[in-house]
Amino acid sequence: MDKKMFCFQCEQTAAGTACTGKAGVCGKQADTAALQDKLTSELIDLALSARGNERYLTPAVDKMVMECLFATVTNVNFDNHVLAQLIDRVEREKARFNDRRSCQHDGCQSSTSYHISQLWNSSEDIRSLKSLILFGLRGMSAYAYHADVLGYRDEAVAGFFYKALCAIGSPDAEMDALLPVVLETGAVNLRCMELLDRANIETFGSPEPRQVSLTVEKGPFIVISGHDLYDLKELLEQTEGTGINIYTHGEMLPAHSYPGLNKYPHLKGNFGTAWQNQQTEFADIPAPVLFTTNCLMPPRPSYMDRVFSTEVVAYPGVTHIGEKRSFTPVIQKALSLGGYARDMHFTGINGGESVMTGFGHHAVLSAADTVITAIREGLIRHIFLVGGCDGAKPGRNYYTEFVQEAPEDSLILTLACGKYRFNDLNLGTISGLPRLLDMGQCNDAYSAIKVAQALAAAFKCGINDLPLTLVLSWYEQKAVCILLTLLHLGMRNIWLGPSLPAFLSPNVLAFLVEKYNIMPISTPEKDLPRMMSH
Ligand code: SF4
Ligand code: SF3
Repeated sequence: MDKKMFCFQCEQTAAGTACTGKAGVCGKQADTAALQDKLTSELIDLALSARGNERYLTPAVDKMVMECLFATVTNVNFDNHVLAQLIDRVEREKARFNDRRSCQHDGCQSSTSYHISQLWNSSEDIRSLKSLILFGLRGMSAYAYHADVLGYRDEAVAGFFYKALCAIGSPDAEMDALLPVVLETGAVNLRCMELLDRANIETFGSPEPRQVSLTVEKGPFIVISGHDLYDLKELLEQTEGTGINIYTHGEMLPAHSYPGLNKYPHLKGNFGTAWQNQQTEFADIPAPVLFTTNCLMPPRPSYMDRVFSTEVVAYPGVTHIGEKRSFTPVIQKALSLGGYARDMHFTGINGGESVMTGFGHHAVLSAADTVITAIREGLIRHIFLVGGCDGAKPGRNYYTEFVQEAPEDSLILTLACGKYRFNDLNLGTISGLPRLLDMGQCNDAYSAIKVAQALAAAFKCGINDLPLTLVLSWYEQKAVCILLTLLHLGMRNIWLGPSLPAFLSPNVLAFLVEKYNIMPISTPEKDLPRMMSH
């Protein structure tokens, strides 16, 4: 197995260039990275084998492709055993596919054998564009997977995975052939986020604004992290009547706003802040933690026996809850640990005792008249979308300072886990609306897009003509697919931080700057006046 790795897919990549040693900054070991590379190579091989014979692809194969791509997203799967099993599944599928195909087309048995080193060793611009496609696909696979879990699928989304994997695997693809695929990844991801939005709303109801307590009540409890609302629903059902309370963590916070989940009285509140604080926040809680998706950090020995994973998440030594989602081991652990002996009044990073969530597109658009009137009357001078991932770098304080320094006549929309930097702040109200509106998880970028489109229609202008600035923080690959969606929609003047992706070559970056005016953040003092003058 390889002793060294090459990975540059996330924002915390070593020295801002690439993780190339025996382990990545995220804790992924070189042998795990090699297996993820092998898995990606096999998926590309499968897509190349399937080209022209897509009719033999089934929904089960599509789901496997999504699952495998999802397993390579940062902070999802660290388990070599599981990754080896996924590789076996893709190899078996490829063999079955080639058998079937050779029956129909004599002599055209595939002999493709792709190796990811072909990608890492290509010229820097080709590597950059193919990386944008690959990392965007990885992010989108997570959203497609969550929609699929709820029974929602879209053939155009599923089919695009193969098309894009073929583009990555194509040895002769030049920049002018790859650029349209980059933007198509954004277009298909918009469709995918719309699908997941519909899946969530039709299953759990439209999000409604809710105040969420940060107090953990006495007695046994379970903390559930990640993005998968279906896992939360199963956990809530299985813990009914047990005396166990449930607390969301990280990207699960917006779950409180869905009527179909909020109806459970033992869904009590939220525990902790964003993912990068988990090793300290979980160190001594008398309760188990269930991870349904990213971001899992390598659990410390002090709490390893209290961590559980499910679905695509896995870590060696962590108990995994299988497909049937029987959460009995988690429930037993909660009962044996017993929770706190008294109510514990935790606060957010800035000392707030509760946070608000649930301003999805239905909630915000129901107040559209108020917002439109306030903009017309000059009561709302500017709207900022300060959203995206959180992370460990000190430079991320920018986002806290930014919302604190934003003028009082500005409205701040937010989403994803970056909001934990400021979501417990009381920023007051404008025209009866809270100034800070949490739209939900990262995939709820779809809500932000819908709101922007509605405002543009109301003011009869383009999205870029609105008094709206996007201030995005990225960390992992879901942020990549969302960025590509914004580019596909022609959104300009996006401020990106805390650093620019290492996989953008100088030429690709120059193209993005010229065509979309993407800008790196600097300091709120310098950036805010420039944004307001736009
Ligand atoms: Fe490094 Fe990020 Fe890759 Fe982990 S996911 S190995 S931190 S680039
Ligand atoms: Fe956060 Fe990991 Fe990206 Fe859905 S939980 S946003 S980083």
